[in-house]
Amino acid sequence: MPKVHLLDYVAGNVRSLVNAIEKVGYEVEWVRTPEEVANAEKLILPGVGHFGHCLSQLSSAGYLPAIRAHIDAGKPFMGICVGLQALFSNSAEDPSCPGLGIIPGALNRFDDSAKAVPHIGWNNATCPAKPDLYGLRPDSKYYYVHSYKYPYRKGELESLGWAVATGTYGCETFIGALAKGNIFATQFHPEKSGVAGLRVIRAFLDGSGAKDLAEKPPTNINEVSDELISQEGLTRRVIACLDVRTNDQGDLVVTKGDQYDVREKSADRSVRNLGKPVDMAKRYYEQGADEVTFLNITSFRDIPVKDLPMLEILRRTSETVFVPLTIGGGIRDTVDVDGTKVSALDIATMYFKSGADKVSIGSDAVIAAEEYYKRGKVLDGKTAIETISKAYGNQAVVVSVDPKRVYVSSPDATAHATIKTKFLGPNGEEYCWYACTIKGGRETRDFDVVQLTQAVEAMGAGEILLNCIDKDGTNSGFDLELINHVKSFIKIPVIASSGAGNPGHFLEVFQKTTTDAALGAGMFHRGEYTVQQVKEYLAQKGLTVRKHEG
Ligand code: 1PR
Repeated sequence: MPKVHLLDYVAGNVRSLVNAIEKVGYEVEWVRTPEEVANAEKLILPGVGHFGHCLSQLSSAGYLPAIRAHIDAGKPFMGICVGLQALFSNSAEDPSCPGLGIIPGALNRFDDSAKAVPHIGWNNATCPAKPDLYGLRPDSKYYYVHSYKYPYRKGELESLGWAVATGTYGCETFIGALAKGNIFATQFHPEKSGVAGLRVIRAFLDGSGAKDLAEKPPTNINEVSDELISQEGLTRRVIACLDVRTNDQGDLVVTKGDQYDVREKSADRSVRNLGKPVDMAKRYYEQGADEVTFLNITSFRDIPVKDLPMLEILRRTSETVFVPLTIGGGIRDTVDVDGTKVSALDIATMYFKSGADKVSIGSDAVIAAEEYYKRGKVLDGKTAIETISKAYGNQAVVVSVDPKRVYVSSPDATAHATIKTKFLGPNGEEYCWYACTIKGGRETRDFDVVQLTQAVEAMGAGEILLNCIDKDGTNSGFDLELINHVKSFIKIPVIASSGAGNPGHFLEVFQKTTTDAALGAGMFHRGEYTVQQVKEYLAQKGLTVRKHEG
C-alpha cells in the first residue's frame, strides 16, 4: 500500500482519519519527531481543538521549521481543521501564539449574536471559481466543527494565488478549503464527511487534486456573483442515538426505554433488545444519519475503565462509519477495580483514541454545575468538562441533560426558572420548571435546566444533548417548550432529543424551535421509519438536509 505520513503531535480523534486513509487504499506512517518529517513524501497535519494549544505544542516540539521545510521543498501537504488555521499568521483564539504565517491574515470568531457557536454540522465547501478543487462538489456537504474561521473576502486570497472553497453560516462566509501548488487544507473534517470527504482525501493522496489545479487554474473570481457565494449552507442535522447496555445474558445490546424504563412490560421484565450496536450504527450511517451517538446507559454501575466492549464498539464502528461519533456514559473521575485513580480526561482519551469525536457527560456535569454555583460561579479548572475541553476543544464535550417536568401553580412557588406551559399539570397547574436528574433519571435534583446549561457553557461544554424524561419513548413529538426555554439562555448548539415518533416531529422541532439538531432513537430502532425517510420528508418541506452519497 502507498504511504502517507501523519503528524502525531496533538490530542484528538486521529483514528477516524487513519481509518479514512486506509479506506481509500493508503497506509499511515506516523511522524513522532520533527526529524521524521524529512522522511515524508506526503504529509498530513490534523488538528482539533484550540489554536494556541495546537500551535504551541507544534512549536515547543520543534515541528514548525520541519513543516515549513516540507512545504518549501514542494512536497504534498494537507492541513485539516486547525491544520488549515495553522497556515495563517495568527488567530483571535490565542493572539499571543503565531501560526506558520504562510498566508498573511488572522482568524476571528463567529459572531454568536444571532446563531449558535461553535459552528457544528454539515455545510458547503463550494468553489466560487471553477473548476472544483480536490474532488469537492457544489451539491455535497462537509462536516465542520469550529468557532474560529478565516472570513472570506472576495478576491483577497485569490490575488495571492490561492484557490478557495467557502461555506456560509448565518451571514458569515468563511474559508472551507484552500489550495495552492503543493498545499491543500480543509477547515472541515474530510474523515467525518462520509463519501464526499473520502473523495477529497483520495484526491490529495493520489495527487489528482494538485495535478488538476496546476493544469486548470481557477476562473476569474470577479465573474462570480456575491449572492451565489453567500448562500447559507448549514443543513438540519438528524442524529441517530443508540442506548447501549448489557442484557441479562451479558451481551451488549441496543435498547430503548419508555421514559427511561428499558425492561419489557412482560412478566419476565427482560432488557428490551433491539439489535447489535455496531451493525445498527452502520445501518444508520448508510441511511444518511449525520451523526451517531452511543450512550452507555448502565455506566453508573460499571467502571468504564474495564468497559472494553464500549471501546471495541467504537473501534469497530469507526472503521465503517465516517460521520461524527459521540459516546456518553461514565465520563467522570473514577477509581478502577485495582484502586488506581482514573480521571475523566483519561477515560475521554481512551474513547477519543478508539474513534469517538465527542464525549457526552451526564450525571457528573450536574454535580459539577451545582458545585460551580456553591463556589459563587467560580470555575475550578478540575472538572471533567473543563479538563476535557481544554485538551480536546469545546466541540468535543457534549453535556447530556435528563430533565423532568415539575409543575407549580405560579412562578412564585419556586426559585427555579419556570415557563408557562400549554400542557397543564395534574392539578391544572399552568407553570412548570425542568428538574435535572442524574444516574439515568433515578435521582432528581433541586437544580434546573437553565442553571445547568448556563453553568456548563461557562465551563467549556460545546453542545447540549437535551433529552426529556417525560417525552422519552412516547412517540408524541419533542418537548418544544423545553427546547425553546433552554435555547433562550445559551449560545452553544442544542440537540433536541426524546419523543420523536415520525418524520413530522422532526419538521415540527425545526420549524417551531431554534434547535440546532434533532435526535431520534426508538422510531429508527423499531424500523418504523428510516433516517433517509426523515431527511427526504424535511427536504420535501423545503428544509436543507445532507443527502447521503452512496
Ligand atoms: O450520567 O454521564 O453516566 O451518562 C449516562 C447517559 O445515559 C446519559 O446521557 C443519559 O441520558 C443516558 N441514560 C441513562 N439511563 C437511560 C435510560 O434510558 N434508562 N438513556 C439513558 C437516555 C435518552 C435518549 C434517547 C432519547 C430519544 N436515553 O438518548 O435516545 O430520549 O428516544 P426516543 O426517540 O425513542 O424518544 P452519565
